[in-house]
Amino acid sequence: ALAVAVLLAGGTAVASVLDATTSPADAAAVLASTVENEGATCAVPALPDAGSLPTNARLPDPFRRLDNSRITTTGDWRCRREEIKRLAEKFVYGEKPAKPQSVTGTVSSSGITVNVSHNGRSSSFSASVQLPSGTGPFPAVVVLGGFGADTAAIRAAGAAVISYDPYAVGREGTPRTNKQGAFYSIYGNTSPTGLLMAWAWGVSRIIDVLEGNQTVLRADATGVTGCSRFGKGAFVVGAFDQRIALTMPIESGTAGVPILRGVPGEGAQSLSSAYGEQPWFGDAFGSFTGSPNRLPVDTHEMVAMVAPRGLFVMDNPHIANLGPRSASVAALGGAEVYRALGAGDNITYWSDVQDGSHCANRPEWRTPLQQNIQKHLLRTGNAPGAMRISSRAQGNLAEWRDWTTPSLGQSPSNPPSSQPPSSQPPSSQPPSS
Ligand code: MCU
Repeated sequence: ALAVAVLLAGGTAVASVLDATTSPADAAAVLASTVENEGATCAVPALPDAGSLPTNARLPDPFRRLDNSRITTTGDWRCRREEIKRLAEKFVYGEKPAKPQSVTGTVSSSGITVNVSHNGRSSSFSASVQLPSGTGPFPAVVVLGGFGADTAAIRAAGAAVISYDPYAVGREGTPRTNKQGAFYSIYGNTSPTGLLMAWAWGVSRIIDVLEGNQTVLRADATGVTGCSRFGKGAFVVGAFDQRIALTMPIESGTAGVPILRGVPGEGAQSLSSAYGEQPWFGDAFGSFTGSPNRLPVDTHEMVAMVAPRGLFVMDNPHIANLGPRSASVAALGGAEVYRALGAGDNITYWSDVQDGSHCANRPEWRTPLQQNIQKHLLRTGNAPGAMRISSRAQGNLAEWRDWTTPSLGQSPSNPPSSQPPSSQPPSSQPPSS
């Protein structure tokens, strides 16, 4: 259905987020937003300066606002999320500019073109499309990079694949002072925004084009995935565009899902190694690589930024360099926000896999992948989320938090919200060790 409306706690339809015709069978799935960022109009207090940040060895409380109060209703999440977004931009990834002055393009059954111009500068890039069988318009999964994602399973589930080359938008192998690609052609080659956010900006511009051409592909049912460095990218894409209905990072490693504070002794790629390897992080992150405890955000809150939308984190417990324990802590921490929003069934973390090869095609993920596509993109399924954490690489959230998870009231005090009507009991608490 194209007609959409968000039902706030009182049941009043006020905005275009939830499908008004939601059937009981898919009531737990949440339609993505129709806007990239629902918090864009929130009044956010001044962010802290990098020089005056307190040290906090534990994960910051995702429910505590910059003014030190805690949120009390689900409606409060929209603007608390905006605070997290701005902190993450300022200290971790660099800013994601809002939609440029002009975004045009084409969509066909074989490809998408994107033309962008802003303040007199322009750039363009394209992506290829592979349709599933059947009759469209189809939901689509944007696949970053050419490896690791099970594109056959995605298409067999009924979604199209959009093959997106992140390097067209933000190249690797450049110094931070001379960044290249379609993003930097617009915003300048010394933009402090890192590659992951540039890649995310590119996917957002693809969705802008889809919104104007919905005969082949739907614009309201977009997923994103990718493995390794492109898992880092997929995670940032989904966190920073609320039009993404399903976010599926694979084996993302440092700068992806794992908590930046890092489980001590795990053997994950260090922050300084990742910062220096490629300009994935924003330039401002350079002053935190040796002191992540000063960061006022961590990646459990990027997980939370995806809430209540679909999130399926795939991880490899056999490679310590990927930080799978640290990733499980991020997922468990972020799952607390999902739970508080009544959307605990929309997050899955899965590292219970046999094959130790990086970015292998894994039989264990095929079923949950297709279930997630059915639930969040096709809206024909309602499989609950799961925390399938390998016993080889389990993090313990209890060691990482000094905050509790509130019972949020269902007050529509702060619309618009992307909260679903509370039609399901929250899922049980995920295991914490
Ligand atoms: C896990 O992602 C990265 C990793 O951070 C890098 O250190 C390594 O060089 O490349 C990995 C990757 O993208 O592999 C394809």
